Amino acid sequence: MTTLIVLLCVVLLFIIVVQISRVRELSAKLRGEEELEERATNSAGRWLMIFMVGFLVITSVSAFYYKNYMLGYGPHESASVHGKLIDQMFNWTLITTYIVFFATQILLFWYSYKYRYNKRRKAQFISHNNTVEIVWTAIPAVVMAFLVISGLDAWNEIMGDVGTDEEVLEIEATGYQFAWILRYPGADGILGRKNFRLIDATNQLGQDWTDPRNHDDFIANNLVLPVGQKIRVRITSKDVLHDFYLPQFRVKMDAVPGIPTYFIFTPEKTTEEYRQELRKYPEYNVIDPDDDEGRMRWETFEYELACAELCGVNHWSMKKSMDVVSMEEFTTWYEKESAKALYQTSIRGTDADPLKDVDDYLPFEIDAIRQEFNTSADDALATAETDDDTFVLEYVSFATGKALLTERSRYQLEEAAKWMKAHPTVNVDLTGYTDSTGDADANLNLSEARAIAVLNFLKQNGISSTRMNAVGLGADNPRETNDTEEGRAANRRTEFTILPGAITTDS
Ligand SMILES: [Cu+2]
Repeated sequence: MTTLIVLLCVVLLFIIVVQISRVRELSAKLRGEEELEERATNSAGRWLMIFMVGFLVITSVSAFYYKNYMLGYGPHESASVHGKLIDQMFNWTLITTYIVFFATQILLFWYSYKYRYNKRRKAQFISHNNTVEIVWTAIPAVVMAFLVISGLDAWNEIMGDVGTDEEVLEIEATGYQFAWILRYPGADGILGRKNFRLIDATNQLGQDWTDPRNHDDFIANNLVLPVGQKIRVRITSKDVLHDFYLPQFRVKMDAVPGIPTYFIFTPEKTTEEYRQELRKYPEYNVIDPDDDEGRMRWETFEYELACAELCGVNHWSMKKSMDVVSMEEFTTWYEKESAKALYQTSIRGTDADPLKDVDDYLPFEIDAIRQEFNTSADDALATAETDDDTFVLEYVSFATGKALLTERSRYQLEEAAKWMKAHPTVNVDLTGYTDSTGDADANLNLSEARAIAVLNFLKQNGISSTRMNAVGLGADNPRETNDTEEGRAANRRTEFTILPGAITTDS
């Protein structure tokens, strides 16, 4: 029914248009065609001029009105050092194109008006004009040269790699469908080697665990960066094209499978500083509809890491929040995250660990052993008046049934010698224990021989034997039950005791 009515209306409209044009034809015959055409072009010319003014005013006013929604203006000023250079280039391009746009629109409409049909005017024939041609070739050439050269200059400055002597924090962003894996280099500051053949369920990046630089690398959930620090992001992809995009920092680089790219930038404003800047703008002083606590939009603002390459159905979910913090806050965060190093928490000692059977500690373990000794010894010294002055040398071990120190015992004992040199008035007891298996006398002898072996090691490392006393207590004072293998292993031990007598002279 409605379709019929619509159809009827269309037909009627068509008839009306045809009838009107017939009336006009008739009146044209009456008044003369030429006069009619001249009147029509006069009115069209005037309308074109009115349209031009309205159009230019509206485009200029709306560009100004919406400037706060454009990168580089108002709340969207750059938060990185090089970002200002990019914004500047955009501004130069914008100014140039705006001038050209304005001039061409005015000429277009003005000529349409000026040379509208007039029966008293005849077209003039001009074959060409050298001056005009030189001018309209030279001006764009100069302007384009300026834009291109300053663009190249900016490109070279932004895309140049870091010098070898520059202090830079290098991290790695790997895109996949659909997330980013952010790898930090850990305490050594160097990202470990990777090999795509090693990628599996426990090793999503294919880190080569035989490279010790991988042992402290950790993967972070969010992008956290220190303000004022030069950052080099290695950018790569595991499947399709992604794009590492930090809009507030003017950082944007494709993540290409198989071709590592990078971007270097220095964040200049912390998240908190950026929020304070946004606070000045009315559009950020409205309640954030997504916030349960009813905070303002400037308060809930977070920098973001996005994927800027349409990479599949869940492309949107690649968004991650990003935090720029002070160097102190960053160091605290970094130390906490370093404890989650993938190799140390999930790989070491498992079947996935190619170094499982190497009979020695790894550098990060040696560091931990040394650190642990110092903490234990310092604690024991501080509480030496009470009875907390004894601790077990957990990393000292012996050949089975013998008083022969294992190779790997040396790390903790070297540290013990170092500590004793630093505390020259401290005297110690070295007490050996065994488990309860076997003959008691033999155990007593073995435990004493082992304590002496430790004493001798320290002596060889420059500690006077007068400061040390080796005692063997056999299977006495068990720490654990002697009924299990683990318990027995815990009971075979050497204890380090700081003697209270010496403390009074130590200052
Ligand atoms: Cu993506």
